[in-house]
Amino acid sequence: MGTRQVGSARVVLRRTGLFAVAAGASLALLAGPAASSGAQVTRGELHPFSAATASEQSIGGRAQMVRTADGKTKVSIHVTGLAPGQSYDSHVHAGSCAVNAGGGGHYFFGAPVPDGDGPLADEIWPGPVTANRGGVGNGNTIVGATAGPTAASVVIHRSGPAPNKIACADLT
Ligand SMILES: [Cu+2]
Repeated sequence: MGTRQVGSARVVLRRTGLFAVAAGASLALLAGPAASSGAQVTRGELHPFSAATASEQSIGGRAQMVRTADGKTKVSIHVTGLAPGQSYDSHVHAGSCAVNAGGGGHYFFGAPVPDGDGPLADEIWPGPVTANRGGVGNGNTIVGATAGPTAASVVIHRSGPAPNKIACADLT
């Protein structure tokens, strides 16, 4: 676990340098064994599902989850290649994108959490996002609980009836 966290922190550091979480992680790194008490960052690139429409195949971007040291979970998404002006739902899903390409569903805490989303306030929804004229949509959310290990992907949905999953990012 500690090795994995340090690895993630190094990636964030190298790519951005400015994230507060990277600063925190580097301090934890200096502290050695205390690294296990730092923030845990998982992230990944968004890729269209094969079942998405031809125009949706150009969707890209990224998603990031930060499990903070003080027990919160922050999820942010940056989505490109969307239809300008359209709104899209986005949720943290249980399991990988490969799982969610077939079945799969939302990640649930199993009990309400502070600032949780969904009908039972036990989910994490970085959307909905509305695409700007350039087809870019940004979203984020913070809930007051630490997501479990099965909170492993972020799915983007087009509005309308299922099947409506169009893109997904594996959080690793
Ligand atoms: Cu979803």
